[in-house]
Amino acid sequence: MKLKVVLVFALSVIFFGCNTKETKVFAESDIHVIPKPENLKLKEGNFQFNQNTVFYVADDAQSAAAQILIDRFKVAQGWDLKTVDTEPKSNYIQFKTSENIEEEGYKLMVDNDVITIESNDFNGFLYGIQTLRQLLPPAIESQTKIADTHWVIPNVEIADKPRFEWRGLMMDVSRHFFQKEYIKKTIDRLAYHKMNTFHFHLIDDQGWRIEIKKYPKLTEVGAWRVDQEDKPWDGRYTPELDEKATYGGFYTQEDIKEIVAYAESRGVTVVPEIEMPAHVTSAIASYPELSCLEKPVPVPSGGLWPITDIYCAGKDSTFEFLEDVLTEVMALFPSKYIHVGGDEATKTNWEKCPHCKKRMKDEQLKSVEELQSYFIKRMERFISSKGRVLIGWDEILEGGLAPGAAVMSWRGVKGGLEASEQGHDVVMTPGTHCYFDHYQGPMDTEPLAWGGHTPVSKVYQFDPIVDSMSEEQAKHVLGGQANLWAEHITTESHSEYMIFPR
Ligand code: TNX
Repeated sequence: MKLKVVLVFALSVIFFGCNTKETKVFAESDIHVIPKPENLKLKEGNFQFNQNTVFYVADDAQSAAAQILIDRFKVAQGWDLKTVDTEPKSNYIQFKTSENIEEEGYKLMVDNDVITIESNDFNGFLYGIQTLRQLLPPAIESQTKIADTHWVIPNVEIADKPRFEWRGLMMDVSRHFFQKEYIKKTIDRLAYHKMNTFHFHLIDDQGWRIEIKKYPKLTEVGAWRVDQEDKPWDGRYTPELDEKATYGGFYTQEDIKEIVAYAESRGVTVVPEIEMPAHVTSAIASYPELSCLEKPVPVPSGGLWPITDIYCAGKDSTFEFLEDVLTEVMALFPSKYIHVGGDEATKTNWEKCPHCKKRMKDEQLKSVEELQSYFIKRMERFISSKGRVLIGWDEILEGGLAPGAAVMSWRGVKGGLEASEQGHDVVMTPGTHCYFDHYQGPMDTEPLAWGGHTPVSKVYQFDPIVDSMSEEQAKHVLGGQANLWAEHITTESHSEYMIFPR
């Protein structure tokens, strides 16, 4: 008798537990898609994934998008979901190319037997998939196999598109170096949140982080500093020139290719930043002849202010060097925009340097600000001759903005207002809302940060369009970006902590 009961129970589990459709009823509060889709309608019913669910795809872009979710099911559930190229009868996700949908936009229709993702490009299909991923139980993100999860999602109709074309995060890998695996992980998380730009701050005083074949010392010397990680950032002494420099690292060109290709498969553009004329002590330490004084300097171990050892703006050899570097950089990064920094140059050496003085005289430049403007304009001519667009921090406005240059506004929104007024494109990244090296909670409970108080609520209030902008100016706003400077960020877990949830 007992055995019979057990048998009946077991059979009913098999029949009703596995074969019947889940009856789960969803409420809007069950839906947590970030960022919130423009339009979302919850309908009756649900779609249930099982090991026979297939992805009906018509081209490589669609199957690449599908693969993101297939990979998740493989890890979290152990299923090998397939893509097919003929239309199945039921239990499938289909992709439809639709020319009416705007760039990076998508429509997602979830019904009982079929899910439809409509878009006109890879990013749109990808974002449809990312939304599905976020509609699924959180277990879909598991790094190990999960038992007993019902992969059920509510029937919905979603129509979504980004408001801005530049949705970025900048990471500083100079002040502290981060491994390529962590960079890829971060890119994954950007794509998960439908962000599409990774601004790679590869150069700064405290480390040169990209291999340049023509100038090997940039990484032999410039990528390494004397290890003073035990001391506070601003309490580190200036190392002797012959002291052993062991702390640092760099990406080989192969690493860079891998990162760029990985980002591309996640709909993310990597924009490299090659700083100039300042924040380049690591380059001057490698090749002192690039500076005005040509005096050997060490790679600083920590804080350096003011930054006076900068590239000489008088010698043509400086520009030859930079053009060589940018040529290798542009071969690695297919991005439309090339960031040249331009921030925080203390130009006292330019005032004394005979080469710079001669340049100012020959070019009829009245101030060192105009000399910086000459510097950036000259680089802009080079970059635009290669079909790319120069972007720089808002200091590139000083002394006159190069024609065709775009501006990243960081010292508040002023630079963005000014540049857009002059008809230039801008990316808004004001320190007040977008600096993730600032505190996100009370200073006495948070890890040491740069200063400033930028909790998630404040970040959430950020709007790249400033109220006082005219309609014309607003059209020049490409979008917004968060910046994670890494003076105080030494580990991946700390870096993650600063990025999320902001
Ligand atoms: C200013 S923002 C900098 C960085 C520092 C940051 C610290 C900008 C263009 N330059 O070099 O890391 O402040 O918040």
